[in-house]
Amino acid sequence: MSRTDEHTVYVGLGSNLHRPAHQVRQALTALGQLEQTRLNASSQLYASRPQGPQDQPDFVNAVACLSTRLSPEALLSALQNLERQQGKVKNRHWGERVIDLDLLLYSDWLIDTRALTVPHPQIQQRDFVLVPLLELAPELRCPRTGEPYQKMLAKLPEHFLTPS
Ligand code: ROI
Repeated sequence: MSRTDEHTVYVGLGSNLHRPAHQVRQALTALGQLEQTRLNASSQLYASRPQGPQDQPDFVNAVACLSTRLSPEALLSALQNLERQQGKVKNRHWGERVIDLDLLLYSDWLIDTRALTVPHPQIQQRDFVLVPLLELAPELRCPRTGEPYQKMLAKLPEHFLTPS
């Protein structure tokens, strides 16, 4: 498949600062306005307990499904621009953030470069990614291993998230 074809892409969104639900909705709107890109669907917003340091506010998480003709690298750079525009600043490792936009899946592509690993390597440890992802695509499988994401979610110990 050439890079000018349209690809189905999943993006994870997360925020726990400055009115997180507002930040996530603003980012969803911005994703739909990217060039050569359509927002096909977005999950509900979920409230989730922080993974990482517990002395930070709960997160709001969601997943968006896009169709795009942008290459993975161009999309990554567009996501990083949106993060900057919404005021993301680097802080402590696994700490609080205004907005995080993670490229989770790019069609069934496997990408391993310095800048980008797709599928996102932490999908399977994160209920706050798996639950909204499966809401949009219950049958989805990991393109690397073929394992259904539903199975990966079932292996996680406990789910610390609720629709918000
Ligand atoms: N924890 C939750 N619940 N949601 C996130 O989006 C999130 N993002 C992160 C860290 C700090 C690892 N923890 C998170 O980057």
